[in-house]
Amino acid sequence: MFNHILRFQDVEQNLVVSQNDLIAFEESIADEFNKGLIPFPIHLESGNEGSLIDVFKIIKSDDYVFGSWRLHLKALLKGVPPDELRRAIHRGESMALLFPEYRVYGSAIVGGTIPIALGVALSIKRRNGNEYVHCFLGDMSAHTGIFKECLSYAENFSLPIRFIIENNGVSVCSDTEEVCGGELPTSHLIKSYKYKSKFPHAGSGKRIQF
Ligand SMILES: Cc1ncc(C[n+]2csc(CCOP(=O)(O)OP(=O)(O)O)c2C)c(N)n1
Repeated sequence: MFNHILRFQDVEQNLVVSQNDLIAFEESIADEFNKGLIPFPIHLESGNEGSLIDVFKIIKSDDYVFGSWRLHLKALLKGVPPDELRRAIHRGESMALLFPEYRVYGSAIVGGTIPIALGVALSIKRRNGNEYVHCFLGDMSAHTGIFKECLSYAENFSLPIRFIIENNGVSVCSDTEEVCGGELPTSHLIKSYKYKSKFPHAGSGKRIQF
């Protein structure tokens, strides 16, 4: 389990982004959104900065990061320059960020990137590559069939991928446990952490009329 990852723990990344940097970035985006400077949907992250920094300690620059509509902080931690990320958000891309040159891929579709991440992991294995795939998903997404199928395939074929379930307890406005029931899947390929965000599912919490 995680052998592929553990090999790299001794070359732990020197993260140039601190917890305060992450908080300040999202607050500045919230502020710009509240001022009407970003007339597009945004999905902010908060309360998970420390957990993310921990998760990124073993993510190398040539690794792949896949995720969802909630990707600002992962992009920063993967090395996307803050100005480049800000420009993308201002172009309306917060919901589906793509930075192929930094190997960061998001999608607004629930479960959208999971099979793609799996395919990348399969290709790494087939060519004996050293890269690893890190696929982030929310707690509701972790209850989907597509995730469970991909997890099972990754386990069965020992693919170089791990899934990071970011459990904020909600699916948009619904209580995930109440709606989806049951426990979240567990596996040696899954790392989960809980967090509580000060931001709502989308936007910044203030009603904006464009
Ligand atoms: C295929 C599909 N169905 C429905 C939606 C609407 N939708 C957007 S986010 C979301 C809930 C996701 O919750 P979770 O996976 O816990 O992620 P979080 O937003 O809490 O990070 C839903 C149902 C969607 N984007 N794509």
